[in-house]
Amino acid sequence: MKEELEKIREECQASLSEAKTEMDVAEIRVRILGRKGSLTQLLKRLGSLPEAERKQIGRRANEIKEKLEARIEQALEDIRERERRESLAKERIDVTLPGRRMDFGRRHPLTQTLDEIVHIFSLLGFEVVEGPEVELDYYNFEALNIPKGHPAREMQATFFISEDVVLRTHTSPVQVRTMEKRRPPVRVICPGVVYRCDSDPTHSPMFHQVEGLLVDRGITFSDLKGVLTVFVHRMFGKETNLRFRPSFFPFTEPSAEIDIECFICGGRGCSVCSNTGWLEILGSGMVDPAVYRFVDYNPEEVTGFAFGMGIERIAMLKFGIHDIRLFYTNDLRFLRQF
Ligand code: 2NM
Repeated sequence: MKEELEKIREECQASLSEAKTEMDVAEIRVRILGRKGSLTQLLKRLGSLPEAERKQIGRRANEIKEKLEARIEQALEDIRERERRESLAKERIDVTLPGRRMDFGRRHPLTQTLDEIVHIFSLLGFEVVEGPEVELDYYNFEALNIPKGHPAREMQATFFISEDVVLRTHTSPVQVRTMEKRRPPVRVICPGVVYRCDSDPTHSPMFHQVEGLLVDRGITFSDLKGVLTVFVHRMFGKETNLRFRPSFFPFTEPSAEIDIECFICGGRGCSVCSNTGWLEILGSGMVDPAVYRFVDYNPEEVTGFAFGMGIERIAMLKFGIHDIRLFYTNDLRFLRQF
C-alpha cells in the first residue's frame, strides 16, 4: 500500500505539470481526491490494515493528501495567472497610434446652392411651395399668357406627354396654382426640377430652378429692385455690382434681367462673360395683368413681381464649374471639392 501511495503522489505531480487549463486540473482533482478518486479509495482501505502499519501509512497518506491539495491550488493559480497575462498582452491597446480618419458626407453643390437661395428668401419672408413636374399645358403655358401658337412655345423646346400634358419647362405653374388657391398677400418661392429639350456643356434637359412671386396691394418695380438687390448682395457679396437690363417675358410687363459684374475679369471682358463684362443671373418683372385674370385676382387692386433663376447656372458661376454634366455624374473626385 505504501508503494501504491507513492505512485499516486508521483502520478498526480506528473499530471499537474502537464495540465494546461483549469479543466485539466479539475479533472486531476476528481481522479485523485474525488469520492471515487484513487487516494480517497486508498484511505478507505486503511481500516483493514494492522494497527502499526495503519498509523504509519495513515500519517503518510494524510501528509500526501494535504501536499497534493496545495499543489492543485498552486497549479490553478499558475494557470489563472498565465491566462491573465496572455489576455492582457492580446488585448493591449496602443494609445499612441494615430486615430482613424472619419469620412464625412456633404451636401451636393446644387443642394448647397439651393439651400443658400432658400435661406436668403426665407429671411425676406418668402415661403417654399412645391408642385407637380408633369403639368397641364394650361398651367405651364396658357395661364402664363403663352397661348397656343405663341412663339415663346417654340423658344422653350418642350417635352410633351400628350396634347395637353407636358414636363414643366419652368416652375411658374406652381405659382399659378398657388395664386389659384390663395388670396394676396402672396410671398412664395418655388424650387424644383424643370425640363427642356436642350443639351450642351451649359444646358441639361433636366435642371433646377427657383422662381419667386410677391403679390400684394401697392407693390412696385422699386420693391422688385430692392428685394433682388438684397438677394444678389447676400448671394455674391455686398460689393457686387449689378444692373437691371430691360427684357421680355410673356408673363411680366415690364421685364428685366439682372446681371452681375463678371467676377472673373472684374468687368473688363473675358470668355466667361463673352466679353460683355456682365453675367446674367436672374429674370424678373412685374406680373402681367393678363396672368391675374386667369387666377381671379383684380389687377386694379393688387400688383406684384416675379423672378426666376437656374440653380445650375448660379452654382457654376459661384464655384467656377464649366461642364453642367459634372453635377449629375456623381464623380466623388468632383463632389469632394465642395
Ligand atoms: C422668370 C422671369 C420673370 C415668373 C412669373 C410668374 C408668374 F406665375 F407669377 F407669372 N412666375 N415666375 C417669372 C417672371 C419667371 O423666370 C426667368
